[in-house]
Amino acid sequence: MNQNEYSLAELGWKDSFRDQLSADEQANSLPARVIKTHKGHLVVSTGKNEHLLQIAETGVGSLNEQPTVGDWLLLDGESLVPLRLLTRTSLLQRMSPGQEVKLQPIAANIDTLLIVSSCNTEFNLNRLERYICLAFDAGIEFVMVLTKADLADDPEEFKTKARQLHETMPIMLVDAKDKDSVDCLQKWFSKGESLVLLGSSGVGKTTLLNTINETEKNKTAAIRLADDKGRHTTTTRSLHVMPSGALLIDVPGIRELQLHDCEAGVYSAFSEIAELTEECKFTDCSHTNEPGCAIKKALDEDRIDIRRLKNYLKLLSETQQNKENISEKIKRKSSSGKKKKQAKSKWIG
Ligand SMILES: Nc1nc2c(ncn2[C@@H]2O[C@H](COP(=O)(O)OP(=O)(O)O)[C@@H](O)[C@H]2O)c(=O)[nH]1
Ligand SMILES: [Mg+2]
Ligand SMILES: [Zn+2]
Repeated sequence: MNQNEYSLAELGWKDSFRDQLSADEQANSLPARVIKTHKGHLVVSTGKNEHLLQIAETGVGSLNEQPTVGDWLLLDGESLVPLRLLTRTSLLQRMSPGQEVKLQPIAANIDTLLIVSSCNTEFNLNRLERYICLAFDAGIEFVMVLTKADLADDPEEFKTKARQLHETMPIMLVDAKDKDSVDCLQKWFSKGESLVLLGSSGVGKTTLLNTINETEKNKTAAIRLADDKGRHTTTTRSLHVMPSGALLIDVPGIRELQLHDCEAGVYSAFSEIAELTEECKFTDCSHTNEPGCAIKKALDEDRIDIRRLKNYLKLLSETQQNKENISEKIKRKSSSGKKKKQAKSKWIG
């Protein structure tokens, strides 16, 4: 198990979490951070010890919300039974891939999202825009990390393309295997800050994690579990303490990032288009052939990019549709729940 002991602050504990505790809870409960999630169970760390908690269909114990990596739980000081989930400072979530209408939390209490993509055919503007929407919606900082710069003929070309997505976001070209190359990311790795790596499979997320961990090898203090045999595997989500004291979460490659309840994020990520829509003559303008459409005019005058417009409309309708599907499911569940006289609130899904 874990050979290192940490203080709560070293695990990312902040005043905003402590302020949520009553005097009784301060005396009799134990805060613990979710450092690993896997099908069927999750692992929490109190800094001194790690505990394995089973996830039932309804969540963990009596918690009515599904905890995810990065979450803070309050455990009973004696029995270690989870009592409640502390209110999150941020949450990244998506629709579960597959047929079932279900939400999937990705990571919680994150300060910075590292959007990882590669300087090769994996690079896709439409897909990257999804991550930007997610970061805006969660109200967190984001940095674009373009790996495999060492393998590209012209890595700057990828940086120029990515620049179209946001005027001022930091865009870093790196060789994820090279320590000097990834040093440029250190400014986001302050002590106690939580970061998450998101991107498709194979883009170099785990490589980045390992290289950053190598930077000051002797001070390295990754949280490792017995079943990991010291390797960082990404079949699960896991939180690692970096040499700088930052906490880095590695998530298995995301194939499909379907947005849910992310309208505000879409508006912010596409602000140049969202702002124009307010100038359309009709409030319900579909921007196809209505008179007085500000979007159509801007397109004709080459002031907006057709690709971005299409993706904006697609993401907006996707997030609205998914939100509708989820609320219908909740309604169905609560009416069937009433019939069965079940009083307990349940996690969706
Ligand atoms: N040359 C080079 N190879 C890289 C880079 N980043 C990742 N790789 C390689 O790409 C493969 C996939 O990397 P991995 O970290 O497992 O990707 P993940 O699925 O995002 O975690 C591995 O063989 C890495 O060595 C990079 O920046 N340059
Ligand atoms: Mg990986
Ligand atoms: Zn319009």
